[in-house]
Amino acid sequence: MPVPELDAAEIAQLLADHPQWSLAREGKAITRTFQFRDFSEAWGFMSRVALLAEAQDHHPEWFNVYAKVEVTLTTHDAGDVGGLSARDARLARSIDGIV
Ligand code: H2B
Repeated sequence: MPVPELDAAEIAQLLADHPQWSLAREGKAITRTFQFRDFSEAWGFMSRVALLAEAQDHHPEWFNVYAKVEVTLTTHDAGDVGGLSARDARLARSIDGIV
């Protein structure tokens, strides 16, 4: 199912609302790196995000090394080759709400 891509103004608003996130993949994704104290905290965070992702049917791409978690959000079903959508804005808001 195609999902509408955010336009330039909506992307600017997304970044203004979530200053710890930055654009990646030529504007088709946003990314944020989280640093925790240890693996247990990082995994706890990932567990909580996993539950949010399932509830929202929107899933992060992420990379974890010990206490660090890099999260990238993009919508595969947006535009022709994927891009940012309201689903990414919603999940970023939810993730920011749990840290
Ligand atoms: N997650 C992300 N990040 N992008 C998607 O386009 C997407 C998803 N689509 N999770 C969902 C699941 C999907 O394919 C189902 C069928 O709705």
